[in-house]
Parts: sequence; C-alpha cells; structure tokens
Amino acid sequence: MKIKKFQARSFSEALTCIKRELGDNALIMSSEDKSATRSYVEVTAAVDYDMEPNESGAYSPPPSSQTHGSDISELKNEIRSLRDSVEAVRNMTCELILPAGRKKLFQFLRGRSIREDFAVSLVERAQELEDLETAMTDDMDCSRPFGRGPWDLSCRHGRRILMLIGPTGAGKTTTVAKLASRAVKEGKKAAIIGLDTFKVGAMEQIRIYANMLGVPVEVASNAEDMKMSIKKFSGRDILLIDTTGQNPRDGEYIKNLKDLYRTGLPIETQLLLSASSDGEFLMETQKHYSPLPVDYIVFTKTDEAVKLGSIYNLCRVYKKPVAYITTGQRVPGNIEFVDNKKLTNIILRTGSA
Ligand SMILES: Nc1nc2c(ncn2[C@@H]2O[C@H](COP(=O)(O)OP(=O)(O)OP(=O)(O)O)[C@@H](O)[C@H]2O)c(=O)[nH]1
Ligand SMILES: [Mg+2]
Repeated sequence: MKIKKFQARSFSEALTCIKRELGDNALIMSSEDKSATRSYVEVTAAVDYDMEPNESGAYSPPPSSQTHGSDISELKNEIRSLRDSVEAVRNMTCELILPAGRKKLFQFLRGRSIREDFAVSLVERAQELEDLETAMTDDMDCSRPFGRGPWDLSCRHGRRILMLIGPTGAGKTTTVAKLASRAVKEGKKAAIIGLDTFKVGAMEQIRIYANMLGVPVEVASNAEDMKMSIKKFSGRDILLIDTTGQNPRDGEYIKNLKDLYRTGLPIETQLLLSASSDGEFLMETQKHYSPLPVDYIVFTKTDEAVKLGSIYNLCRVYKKPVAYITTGQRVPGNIEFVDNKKLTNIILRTGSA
C-alpha cells in the first residue's frame, strides 16, 4: 500500500491531486482543515500497489485464470459487490472531509451518481438545495454553437446536415426518425442518408421510418457515396445522416468515421450516448469518440436510467453542449430540447431519496 499526504487550497483541489497521482481507487485515510491558521487543507490518501494507474492511466488487470461460464458471472457479481463496498467506503471517507451541514447534500448528489470529486466541489459552492441547482445549472451547457439552437430549423443560415454517431444501440436510427418527423411537422423538407451498412436489417429499419414519415432516403456505404447523396438532396432543408453503430474501441470504425469529414462538407455531429449505460462505460466511450469533431452530445434512454448523474459528470469532463435528450421509444415524440435548468432538474429528481 502506498500512503501519501496532500496539501491543497480546498478539499476538491486535494481530491483532484489524489485522483491524478494515485488514481480513482485511492482511499482517503484522514483529512484536516488547516484553513484557520495556514489557509490550506491536508488530506492523507492511500492506494494499493496493484490498483495504481499505469502509464496510460488505466489499471493493470489481474493475471488471467481459467474461468468459464457461470464462474465468470459469479466473479462479475462479486466484483460488482466489491465495487459497491469500495464506493461506500469512499463516500464515507469523503464525507469525513466535508464541513458539517454539507454531508446531506453530498449524499444527495452521490445518490444521483454525481462523481465524488464533482460532488465535493458542488457542496463547497452550495449550502442549500437551491444553491446546488444554481451551481449545477452553471456547469451544464445546453447552449447554442453556431449562433443557433440544435433545433433551429429556420435554416436562416442555410441547410443543415446533422450526423448522428454513437455506440451500438444508443438510439441513432430511432432519433433520426424523431428528428425527421419534427422537421416534417415544422414544414421543412427533410431527407435521410443511411450510412448503416454494417448491420443486417439496419437499412430496412431506416427505410420503414422514412416511408412512414414520407421522407426520401438514400443509402451510402462510404464517404464518396455520402457526398453524392448530399449533393442529390441539395434542395432539402435538413439532411439527417444515420451511421453504423460499432464498438468505439475499434480503431478502424473511428477511422472510417473520420474519413467522412474529409469531404469538407459542413456536417454537424451529434454523439448519442445512452443515459442508462454504466457511468464508467460512458466516460470511456466519450474518450474513443474524442478524435472526431463532435459538436453536441445527446443523451438517449433517459426514461430507462435509474440515475442521471453521469450526464452531469460527462458534461463537466467532455465540455460539449447537450443538444437534447430522448425519453422513450415512441416515434414521433419522446424527444426533449432542454435548457441547462431543466436538465439539472431532471438529473436532481432522478435517483435515491
Ligand atoms: N427506452 C428507450 N428506448 C429507446 C430510446 N431511443 C431508442 N430506443 C430503443 O433502443 C433500441 C435501439 O435503438 P436504435 O435506434 O436501433 O439504435 P441505434 O443506435 O440505431 O443502433 P445501431 O444502429 O445498432 O447502432 C430500440 O429498441 C429503440 O426503440 C429512448 O429514448 N428510450
Ligand atoms: Mg441504427
């Protein structure tokens, strides 16, 4: 076990240093507020040598063993329960460093799966629930890049080409249909381009939606095809491009997506992430998509999520504006264009009491 003392101006700053140096698995052993005499805080943290981050920031996996079928699922359950225990201990130790009166707010935020260092920094800025709302609202960004909203279909600035990317099953095709239906309702001329040639049946899915909405559809299998389809739809107000969902860890997949931008077309990219996914998966996933020029994040399946703190966590880490959220399977419908305040309220009201 490696034990180290950290001094910083605030507890959240100390936590950031601890995470950077010892990694996410570090445990806080003690803390002392020396601000009265020396204007700093002192926190002692420890990490097991096996859990120290390696050079790439990831943790070394334990040596592999001969495990199969039910053994693996048993192991997974055990790991999950261990992770819960570590989380509980970590929360307790974090609470220790907080000034009295802020612990309840901290627990409230953790009950919404707000990351512990973010929760500490929030309760340092907020005394009451209302202050918390304000602080979180300030941290969110549902703003409007390009001087227009994600759903300004007035097309004053010319036509829009929106491309939806994201991991498998995030809800890209369904959301393309929702957006197309909204465009049609607003009297706009929409068209769909399906780049989804990877999955069997994927094109049928988008064609069914397009027929249902009376919107033309083209299928493209590469960047050149896509360019031609975009040219073909030059008279349309809004083009919606549905892409193949694949494992974001697959470098070839990210490279193929990158090629699409070489066309030089003004494509706005929305990264769709399922709010019901594991927080760790979301953080990891956004890293894999970061080489791409993502303009907005979209959180889908917010209706299925038990907690929505990962939306806040991701907004703080990724610093991309949220375009909208989706709230169910229904097409049309089940899509909400939220502002910072509304999104904060949704996050705060979803979770344990
Ligand atoms: N509960 C819920 N389900 C959703 C939402 N959006 C999409 N789904 C469902 O999620 C499943 C996958 O949706 P798709 O639109 O096919 O996802 P995709 O990202 O296109 O998937 P791939 O093309 O395979 O990568 C479908 O069953 C959708 O009905 C949502 O907001 N809430
Ligand atoms: Mg799809």
